[in-house]
Amino acid sequence: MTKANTGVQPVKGKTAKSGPEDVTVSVGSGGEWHQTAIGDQPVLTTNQGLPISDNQNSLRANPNGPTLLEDFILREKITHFDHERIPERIVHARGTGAHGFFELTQSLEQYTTAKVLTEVGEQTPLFTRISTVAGGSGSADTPRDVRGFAVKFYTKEGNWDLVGNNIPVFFIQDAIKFPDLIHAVKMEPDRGFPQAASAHDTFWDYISLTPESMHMVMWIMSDRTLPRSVRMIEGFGIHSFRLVNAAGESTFVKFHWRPKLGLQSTLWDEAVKIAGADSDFHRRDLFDAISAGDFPEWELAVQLFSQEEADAFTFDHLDPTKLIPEEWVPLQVIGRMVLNRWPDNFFAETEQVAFCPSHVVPGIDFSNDPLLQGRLFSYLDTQLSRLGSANFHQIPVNAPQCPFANHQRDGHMQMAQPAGRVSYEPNTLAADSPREQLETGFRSAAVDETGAKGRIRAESFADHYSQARQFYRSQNAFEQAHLASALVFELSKVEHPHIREAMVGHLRHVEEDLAQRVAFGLGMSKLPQAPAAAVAVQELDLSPALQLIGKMKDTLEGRVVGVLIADGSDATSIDAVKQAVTAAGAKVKIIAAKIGEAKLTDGSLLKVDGQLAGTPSVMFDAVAIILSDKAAALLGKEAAAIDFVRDAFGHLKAIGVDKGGEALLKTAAIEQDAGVIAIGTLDRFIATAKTRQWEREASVRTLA
Ligand code: HDD
Repeated sequence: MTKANTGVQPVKGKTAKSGPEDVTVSVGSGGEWHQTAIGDQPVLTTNQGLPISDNQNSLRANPNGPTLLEDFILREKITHFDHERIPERIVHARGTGAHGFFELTQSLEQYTTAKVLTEVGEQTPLFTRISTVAGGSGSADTPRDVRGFAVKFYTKEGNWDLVGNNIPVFFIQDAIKFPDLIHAVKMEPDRGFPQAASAHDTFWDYISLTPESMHMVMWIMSDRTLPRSVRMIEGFGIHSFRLVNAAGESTFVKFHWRPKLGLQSTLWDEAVKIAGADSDFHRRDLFDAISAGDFPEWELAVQLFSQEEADAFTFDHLDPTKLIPEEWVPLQVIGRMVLNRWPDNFFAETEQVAFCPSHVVPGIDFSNDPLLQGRLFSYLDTQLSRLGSANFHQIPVNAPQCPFANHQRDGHMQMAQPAGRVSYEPNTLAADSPREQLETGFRSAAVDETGAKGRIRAESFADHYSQARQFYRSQNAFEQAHLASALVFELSKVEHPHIREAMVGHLRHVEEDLAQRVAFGLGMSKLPQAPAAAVAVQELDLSPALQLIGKMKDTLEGRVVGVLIADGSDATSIDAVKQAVTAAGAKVKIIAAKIGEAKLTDGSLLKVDGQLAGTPSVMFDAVAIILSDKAAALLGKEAAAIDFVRDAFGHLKAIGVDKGGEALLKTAAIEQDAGVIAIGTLDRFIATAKTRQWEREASVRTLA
């Protein structure tokens, strides 16, 4: 039943009394249909509540005649259908979301009056939506892309929307550039492709002319943009915000979400193959986890700093292309978010949820970050066209869960029916009508502003390369190789040589070695000239916290292990693997050439979860192969089985094998290494399955 107070509710009680048996209803010469027993189900009606007797046949002049315009039931149904789609989000169109709560574990009372950040133990309900950026709403979940990380807290003092990404910096420094950036990355307008991809000329053309994006480019070319699961990504509020305390004093704050499961990414080749195998991979993964009661959880941490501390940074914290290294201002964990309820209806909730960075609560305020300032306008504006009405806040997923009242009235799709003659304030006529609240109401931090008005970029925003260099140099050797290879791949798709050269020129400021690797990968005979840098590149200390591999956890929690079996597989081994994997917190999926059941050595029948050709090893974090000699020989002739093991090996996964499994690896010409483990030594398999086999990479692919 809908929770909206719209009066739209299923009609209870009026049930067709058809009895338990199927009832065959004659429908003239058009055939017949079966009305099944409907027991206590509500009667199907039109939107006006009219009971419908036949939902299968339109009204016709005679059995073979034309359909009549008179058929208002047909017209209402088709008209509503014709209007089902609303404009998709201009960015972040593809996403998935869930309900949950935020629980505060450490009070920030010294810094803010916001109850959501001061009442320890309080659980604030919330809705979180995680998205890709560039693709349309029907695009795949796993392209190389930034992930949006938007959280709507339904606090006691109104809704607070923290609308961030899984990367702590952004491409541009000023909101006025956003439409150009997005036009450049989206499908090229004359040809309508590529979908959900940055590997094309217009994106890199724009980036090559926008040196401030170089830091973000390092992040997007890292494996951060290839997450294994949305449950395994970080989230960042990016901008500096202000916390304002009871005395009116403000402190700068940056927000960080850190996943309990640790970070985990896929490899590029793996992400590409997942897109083909299951384009809903992330959406399904979140759905499966929540449905199984494995509720994903994140810590909320803050970096707090004063104006004086900010003045001492060697960059401007109001520049969204910069981050504050965790080594400079440590993170303080203040609470946790748990996502524990899947929406009832994807459209009503995940699609219609409307986030606005301007939705803050008393005690939280904005900084002068020019990107944030522009965002404060854009989101409210976009909801008006996307959801079609200034009353979008009345949609249940958007409505505050605290009392709210004002004198705003009317508009499209108004659901409220305010009574009385007063719709203004101040007034003398309605003593119980809503009034301003000086003490507890929202007040902006009283910040001194001086200086000349103008279209100016602050000089303190001029350093575009130092943090890009710090990021690249802080990565370990595997991560650097992946990043360089990602740049080679992306730029290899760019048709115009001058764009490729301009990009490699920028990379020379980041790190000469990176520029050389990319130039070599792109077949350049010499390094292009680096463009002039506005200010000298600083040599910042390395920041290990910027690594992705460093933030991965050696764990199987929340992961999935695929076990390839066949008729004749050893029942004891399969059972032992299942138990050990489950005990380690992961799920087991049984894969076989045929769906249904497989007959094991002890004569028992084991349910098969996935058919081999449709369930490749890219769906799993580790695999085990348990086969009889006969089955191994048969599967050795199956391309899907060979791909299964080759991909598992190529994607650096642990592979547990019995004798048959070993034989299949041999047929696939895989030279075993330390990541291939005899299934008899189960503890070793489990320990190895908790990580990727990074050392293997050099033996399976050439990286830039
Ligand atoms: Fe944005 C959506 C995150 C800059 C304009 N943005 C949107 C969403 C996320 C972000 C997560 C999806 C929300 C949802 O799930 O519904 N955007 C960011 C971050 C930015 C950023 C982290 C930089 C730090 N965005 C940005 C700028 C502008 C916009 C500079 C415009 C000037 N963003 C929008 C938008 C969207 C949006 C067009 C599209 C759909 C929506 O708002 O609701 O208004």
